[in-house]
Amino acid sequence: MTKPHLLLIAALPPWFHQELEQRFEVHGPFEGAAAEAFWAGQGAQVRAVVTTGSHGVANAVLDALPGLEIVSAYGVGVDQIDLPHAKARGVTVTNTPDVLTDDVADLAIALTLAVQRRIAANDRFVRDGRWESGERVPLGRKVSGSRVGILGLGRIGRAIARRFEGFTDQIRYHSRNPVEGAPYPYEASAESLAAYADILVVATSGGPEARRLVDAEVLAALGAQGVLINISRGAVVDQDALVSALAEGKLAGAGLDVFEDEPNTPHALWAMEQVVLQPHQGSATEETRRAMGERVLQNLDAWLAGREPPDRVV
Ligand code: 8YV
Repeated sequence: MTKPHLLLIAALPPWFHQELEQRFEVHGPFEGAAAEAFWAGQGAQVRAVVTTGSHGVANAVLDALPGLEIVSAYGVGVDQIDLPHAKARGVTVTNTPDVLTDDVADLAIALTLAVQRRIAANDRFVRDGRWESGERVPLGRKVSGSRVGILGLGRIGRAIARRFEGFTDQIRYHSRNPVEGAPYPYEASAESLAAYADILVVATSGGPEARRLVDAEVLAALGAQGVLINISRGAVVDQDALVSALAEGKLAGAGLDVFEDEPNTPHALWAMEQVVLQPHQGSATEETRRAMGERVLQNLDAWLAGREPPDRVV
């Protein structure tokens, strides 16, 4: 029996690639002219696409694949896929919720501790021989007892809040609507949450509605003693305003796992001691990446068997 054709948008782990090859004729990933040549030559055969949360699929790709039936994202975020467009095209979209929640929440805590306790900066301090040479070590800031603001109380936001309960009883949140039964006080806007918080954690999902939700005003409300943690999507924060606030000392620090134009990061941040940078590692553990891959396969297998994919978004 001939296998259905599948296009990969980004490189994925070898074990996962092998699993895909058992089920599909796998193509890609392709870049630039090679992608266009593939669409023109074999695009019409493609019935499935696999991508990551951060890569998504451009509309140009969706439109170049007239026989496309399913896009399965290896990630929870589907903000890089035009969902109304996919829906209009009759394309099913699936993601991998739940399995990465703990890891992303763990990283939010790690970034908070890394910024406030100067873990990355002090690691450099030791390696650079500055401790050995008798230089004074700058002090960090206390995390326990801090006021924490969670922006977006979805699955990941709640997991972050629960972890912060081990540090403080001062936790508030803001989301589009108050979350029924949430054990934390609701703030009516991102700005009022920022004004409350010492540490503002961005945990909302991305997409057009959340674009630049954290703007210059929100950063000003967070203030010169405030710290921003972002494990969500770079576009939720006005990156230029963030860089300026940090450079001018209007914000105390930041822990960032996500950026507007990954893998590019503003070089101005590289020299800032008060900033901890990660290359989009929220879900990046052996265990979770395997679970994400398995979840993608479950969705594809259900679709192949004519069953309802368990994680349908569209
Ligand atoms: C990625 C993510 O999918 O889940 C998401 O939305 O952003 C990440 O887990 C990661 O880029 C996988 O490569």
